[in-house]
Amino acid sequence: MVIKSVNLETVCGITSDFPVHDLPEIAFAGKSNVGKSSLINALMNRNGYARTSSKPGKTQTINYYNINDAMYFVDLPGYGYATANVQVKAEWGKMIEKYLNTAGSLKAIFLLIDIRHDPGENDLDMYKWIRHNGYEPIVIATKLDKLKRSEVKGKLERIRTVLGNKEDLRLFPFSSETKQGRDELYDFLDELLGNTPE
Ligand SMILES: Nc1nc2c(ncn2[C@@H]2O[C@H](COP(=O)(O)OP(=O)(O)OP(=O)(O)O)[C@@H](O)[C@H]2O)c(=O)[nH]1
Ligand SMILES: [Mg+2]
Repeated sequence: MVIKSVNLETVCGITSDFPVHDLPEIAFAGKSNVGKSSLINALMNRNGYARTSSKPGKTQTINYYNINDAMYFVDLPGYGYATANVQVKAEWGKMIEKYLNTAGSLKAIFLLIDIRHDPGENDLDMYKWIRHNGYEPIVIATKLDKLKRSEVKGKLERIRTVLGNKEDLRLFPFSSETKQGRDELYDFLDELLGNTPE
């Protein structure tokens, strides 16, 4: 996959209708601060185009990035943002739920999990919720650069185990810092969209 153009085309808040179009969507879900916007930047090859922050709760809207006029990356607000108040949490939950229920051309959901930690209760809920909606989550284990190489295999196995040991689970280790794992994700996206590899 070669990135030729990127454009933040639509930003949806709680009351917005989602855009109607014919292109496939790839959604990025996961806990606040896990690295969704950073992964999108790494894939788009644009530093800082999707806003990132070391403070959780940066992305509070659903942001649609048009990629090559061929697909959308959809950056979802993160869950599990500890300091958000109850109402804000409920609204984000509703927004994500509405998105999963209504996104017409949703092709895949990337569920991001920090490679250093076991998936938490929120991650498991999200994992199950995605499956409940008829999708097989593609799990991205983020912040790969934070581990010693000798630790990687064991941590990936932990994530598999906690998610229920599904044999066909797609699990990709990734680092936005070093871009490790990016080529594998480009290949996966090509496979998903039925592109012939470039
Ligand atoms: N070392 C390292 N840091 C990362 C990586 N990915 C993200 N970060 C850092 O983690 C923090 C959060 O990243 P974001 O991409 O903003 O996370 P997010 O999931 O979009 O968070 P919300 O928008 O709050 O839901 C930032 O300080 C990033 O620089 C990574 O692969 N390696
Ligand atoms: Mg974000």
